[in-house]
Amino acid sequence: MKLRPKCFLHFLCLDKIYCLLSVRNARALAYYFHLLDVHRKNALNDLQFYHFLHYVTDLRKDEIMLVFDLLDWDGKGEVGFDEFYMLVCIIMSHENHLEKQFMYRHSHHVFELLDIDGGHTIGLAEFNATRFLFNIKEEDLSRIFKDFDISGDEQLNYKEFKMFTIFCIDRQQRKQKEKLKKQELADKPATDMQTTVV
Ligand SMILES: [Ca+2]
Ligand SMILES: [Ca+2]
Repeated sequence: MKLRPKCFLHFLCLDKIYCLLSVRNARALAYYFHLLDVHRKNALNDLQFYHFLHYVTDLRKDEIMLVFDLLDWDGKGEVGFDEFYMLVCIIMSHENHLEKQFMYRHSHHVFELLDIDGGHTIGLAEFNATRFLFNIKEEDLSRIFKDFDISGDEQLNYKEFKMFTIFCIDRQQRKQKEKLKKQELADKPATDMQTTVV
């Protein structure tokens, strides 16, 4: 999922820890939502939703309609501002490579979103259909289930899913530390050289 250039969402700034918008940005987004809500229903129908997401992202039609169904969890045929706000934060997290951070911070909401059939567990097919939202590779799915499906029912319950998100964050932090270490090592000879010259 990629954000198209020059769209309004590029002007929003996502908090890197909580993966949420500031109050000022959320107000700007609410104003944008009301501009899209031409029928003044405080909600977007599937057509409005499709055109919005098609305009701002590179998602395919079937992916957009799946996202609509996921957000319209009560089947009313419309998506309100709360769901719209969550979607925008997911898109912004994606854009800032903070998808795993978003999953960790908002694990319960994400779990409910990915649980397509509402059975309180996420199956392999459900995760496969929705993995594009959080940039999870298809080849990683079987390993995720092997490592985190502790109960062995080929489903992730909330606790198992939460463990997966914690693992993702741990791995991300480890990678960042390694990157920092490498960077320090790469910088060191230059500093030493400067000391020698001085
Ligand atoms: Ca399910
Ligand atoms: Ca399980």
